[in-house]
Amino acid sequence: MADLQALADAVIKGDQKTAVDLTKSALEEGTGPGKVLEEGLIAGMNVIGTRFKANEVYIPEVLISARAMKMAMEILEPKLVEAGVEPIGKAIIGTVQGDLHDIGKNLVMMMLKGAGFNVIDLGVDVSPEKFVEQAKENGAQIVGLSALLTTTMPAMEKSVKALKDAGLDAKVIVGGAPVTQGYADKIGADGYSPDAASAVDLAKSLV
Ligand code: B1M
Repeated sequence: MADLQALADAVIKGDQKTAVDLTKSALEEGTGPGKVLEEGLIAGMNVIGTRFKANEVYIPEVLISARAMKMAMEILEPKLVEAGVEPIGKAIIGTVQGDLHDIGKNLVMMMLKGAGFNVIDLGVDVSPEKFVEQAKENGAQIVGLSALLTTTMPAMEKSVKALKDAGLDAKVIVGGAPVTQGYADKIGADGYSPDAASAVDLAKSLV
């Protein structure tokens, strides 16, 4: 019998090898890939997300857990596709034009993936046009914008405007150290979150 709690624990501890081995053995024993994802990997990342929010764990632990999840996902993803397991939503995410900071954006991306979103990472220095083009091309329900510099906040505003002007259904969520709820409201974003764990709750509430 596959031990999905042990798999969740491996993700929580950031134990890549055990996470990969337990994912493989659960699939070999015939456990459905959706169940392995939900009760193993996502369950583990949810615990990390909750602890991160409560300041019980810090960025390095989150990154180590996310890496363990990523390695296990490489085994699981083809099986999920074969089984037709639907992601809970499609998101694209990037750091806005002129801004090269990506650590926070990557954390948000990993947490969203951990929560079951299909996430496409556009990287850093993403132009408003690229956000619009990629949101259209991928049918994104969520577009995530990150900015770390006060000087790149206007690029965030331009990106939100471009996405809204394009008439897309996608909800635009924003974050990053200088960004506030007030700024998000001012530029017409659909949501703001101060950290990666809350970004997941926000994205879930918008799909
Ligand atoms: Co830069 N940098 N940096 N930097 N850098 C800051 C941001 C700065 C505050 C440092 C300082 O002066 N005290 C300052 C900005 C000042 C300002 O604008 N007010 C600054 C500056 C000035 C610069 C340069 C201009 C320096 C220079 O060259 N003169 C330059 C700009 C380059 C550019 O982007 N064009 C620069 C360069 C760099 C490095 C390349 C060296 C490196 C980036 C490496 C990388 O990202 N790969 C770097 C770093 C590491 C920092 C600090 C030290 C750390 C940023 C970080 O990763 N934090 C930073 C000072 C600081 O914050 N203490 C600083 C950890 C990360 C997990 O937090 O990104 O805030 P954060 O993400 C959080 C939340 O904000 C939120 O969730 C995350 C996790 O909870 N969040 C979202 C983020 N995005 C979100 C999106 C969401 C939701 C939530 O929805 C979509």
